[in-house]
Amino acid sequence: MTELTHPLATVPQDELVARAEADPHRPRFHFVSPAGWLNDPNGVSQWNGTYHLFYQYNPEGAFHHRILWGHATSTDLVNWADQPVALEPSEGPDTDGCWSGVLVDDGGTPTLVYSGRHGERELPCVAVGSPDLLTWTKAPENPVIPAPPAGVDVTAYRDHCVWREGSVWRQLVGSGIRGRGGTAFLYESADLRRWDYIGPLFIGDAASGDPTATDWQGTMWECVDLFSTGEGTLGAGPFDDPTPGGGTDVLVFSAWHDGDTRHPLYWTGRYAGDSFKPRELHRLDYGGRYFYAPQSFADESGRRVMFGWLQEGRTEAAMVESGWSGVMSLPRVATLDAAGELAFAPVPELESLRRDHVRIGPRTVGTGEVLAGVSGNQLDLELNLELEPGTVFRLGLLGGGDAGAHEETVVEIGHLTGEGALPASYILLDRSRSSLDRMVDAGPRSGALTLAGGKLKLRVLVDRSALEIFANGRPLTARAYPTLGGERVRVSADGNVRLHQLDAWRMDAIFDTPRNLFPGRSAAL
Ligand code: DQQ
Repeated sequence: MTELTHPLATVPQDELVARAEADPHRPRFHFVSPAGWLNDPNGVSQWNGTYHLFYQYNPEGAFHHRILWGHATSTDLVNWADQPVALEPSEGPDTDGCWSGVLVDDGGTPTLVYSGRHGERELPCVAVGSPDLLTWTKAPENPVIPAPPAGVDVTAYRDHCVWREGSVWRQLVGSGIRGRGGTAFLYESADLRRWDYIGPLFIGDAASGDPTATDWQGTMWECVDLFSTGEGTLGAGPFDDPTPGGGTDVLVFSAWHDGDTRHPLYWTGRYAGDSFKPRELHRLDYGGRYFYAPQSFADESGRRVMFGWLQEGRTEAAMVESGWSGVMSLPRVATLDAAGELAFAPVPELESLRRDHVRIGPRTVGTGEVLAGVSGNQLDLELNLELEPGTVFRLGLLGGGDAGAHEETVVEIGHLTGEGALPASYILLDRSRSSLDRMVDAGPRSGALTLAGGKLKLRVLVDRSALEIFANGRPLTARAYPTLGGERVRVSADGNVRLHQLDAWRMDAIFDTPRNLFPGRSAAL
């Protein structure tokens, strides 16, 4: 048995997988680590046709400590094969953890740029991969940037976005300038090893807005991700690119403050030369911290595919006891919509997991009805609705129990006048009755929708405790932990709501054999 070292390592390592597998809250068609702790997606990419998903991993237990890079591969973005751990801390600049980073193609050589943690600080490091991306060798030059920019008082400094621009590499490192706001420092290199500092790409304003607001910019930007929404390559055009959609670049970041992982946001704007001219700030996901530290890549078909980390909503003790923590989101495709904002949809490949199709509609939604033939805790639902002004539609999920003690997680869509705390057209996830367990997070999540003509396309993916909802392309990701094992699905409406069509499927599981905490090593080790 492995020696227990961390105070939270109370579950022996050789019991973690069995504990995790036995937990009814553990998702079955989302990627999760074999057991232990998972956080950010890293190095998301497609290499010679194969998709690679690396992730922040602690196989010691379900807590964040001395992070490794786990690794999984897929040919369809749906089914994942565990691969050996890619990076683990070693003596030197990453002795206390291999924190988040990216994968780039250095003239045919797979190369990781990541944050090596030593003591309380992180610095950029590089590792070079074998042609199959399974064995990684750390660069002798590490750390490749020896310190944050001189003379700048940074709140933190880590995470990377690296791209090829003409004949050079460019890199952003997420950071924050104390007293001002979050930022991303821009660097340039010919070889990924020697980096010249250029300056802050753009500095946010932590003093603007309410620090408790869902779009507060934070004092540090984690996991910055800069990409172009147009056809062209990043940085190739002028500030005023006249091609439709070609002039919009996006800077995604996860707003952080003083150890608190707040929420992912993005600026639309234009990157050219050495700076980014912002246009608008938007929330990336209405679930806030439940879709954190996202990272994206352009796949070989040109799609912008994004993954995020679904944090847990239960206590540290509950996570540790369950043997696992953290869910990787389903891969979602980002496009720029007519409003100049990002719209998201799960990749269509996920449809291969659909089973037992049920179709309902067209009809009017009543005041409350359990849907016969539609139930489950692994579901994919597609609804096509039309709401008259002044109406509310509700979809109850994971419903169980009776009048005495019951649970239900409710997705509410309102098409109202905008009086009160919510916008006129909104999505609200009501978790107040999601769980009889009073220790889990039950707070609401909400955001604005555009319901032109009252029309709504709603997609809801339920995977045990993981919920991913897309309402006219706006995502709301969250967690729920029902205790009664309920699987009821219910619809109701206040006012005239037309259900043109509802399609429902049960979703198959993607892992059917026990996983190995250290893939590629014999289970006995
Ligand atoms: N998680 C990583 C950091 C990153 C943070 C460490 C975001 O690199 O800033 O596990 O969740």
